[in-house]
Amino acid sequence: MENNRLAIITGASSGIGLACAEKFAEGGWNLLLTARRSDRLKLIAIKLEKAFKITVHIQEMDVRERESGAQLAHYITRNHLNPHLLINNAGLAVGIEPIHEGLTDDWERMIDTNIKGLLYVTRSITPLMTAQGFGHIINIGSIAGKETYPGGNVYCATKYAVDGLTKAMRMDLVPYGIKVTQVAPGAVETEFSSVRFKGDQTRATKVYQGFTPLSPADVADAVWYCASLPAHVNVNDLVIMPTAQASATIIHRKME
Ligand code: NDP
Ligand code: 8X3
Repeated sequence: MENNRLAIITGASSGIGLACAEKFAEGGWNLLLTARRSDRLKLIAIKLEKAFKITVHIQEMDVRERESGAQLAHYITRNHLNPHLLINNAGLAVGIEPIHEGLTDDWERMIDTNIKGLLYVTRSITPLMTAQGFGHIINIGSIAGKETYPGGNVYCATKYAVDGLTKAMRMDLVPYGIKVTQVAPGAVETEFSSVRFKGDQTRATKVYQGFTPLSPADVADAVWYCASLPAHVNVNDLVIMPTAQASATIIHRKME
């Protein structure tokens, strides 16, 4: 049954964001789900409302649009909602070319989504949290924000930015009792690689061959843990990896 707490999840139409929606719905939270593919959000909302007797709001949104955050905040205030948790999850990698062959369109998609999009949403939701005197922001970073790897250049830079912004946001928001957490996963099998390789399923599938990657639900469990701690306890940074992955570049694969 619903517990009157509201989680806002960006990028909830797929992968980690969708798994978080399912996990928090199961825990009785009401949800505000956002993504560009609203057709998917509609189906997810119907399913979760029916299964868990919660309220699921949806907002079609491209986080790259400067007004997206403000529109989201407007929806929240218009509907008299109190955001307890913001999961800044929407993000992507596009391409894996070395720096001297990189495509500037790809770079802009990553910078606009992973950094600027996260900032637009955060800038709009944090005043609601400071005004209400509580809140929690969980940024989905990456192992790519801790270590670089060949061809990772701009994607890694965006996730290093998420790492830095998480620390900076915590400093700015600590006087208001608002928690700020980063969950930084290694390899998770989602649509991520399909997007990175621009629909090339053969290349995407190879990323996860020969080992057991994290599932989106594994990451959602970690996010849930961070959100479930007592008011005086905060996880600053949680790096979660498949057991077979020792670093961004070292994955122990058993090939047949
Ligand atoms: P998916 O591709 O499965 O999901 C990405 C989500 O982001 C989708 O819901 C997509 O929705 C949304 N999204 C992308 N661009 C935009 C945009 N411009 N505006 C709004 N929503 C957008 O990948 P993951 O679940 O793997 O990725 C989620 C996060 O996890 C990302 O930040 C990624 O960097 C991070 N991550 C992923 C890892 C992995 O190995 N998979 C590891 C570490 C971190 P839609 O297309 O409908 O807009
Ligand atoms: C996604 C993980 O290693 O492909 O952030 O960059 S990685």
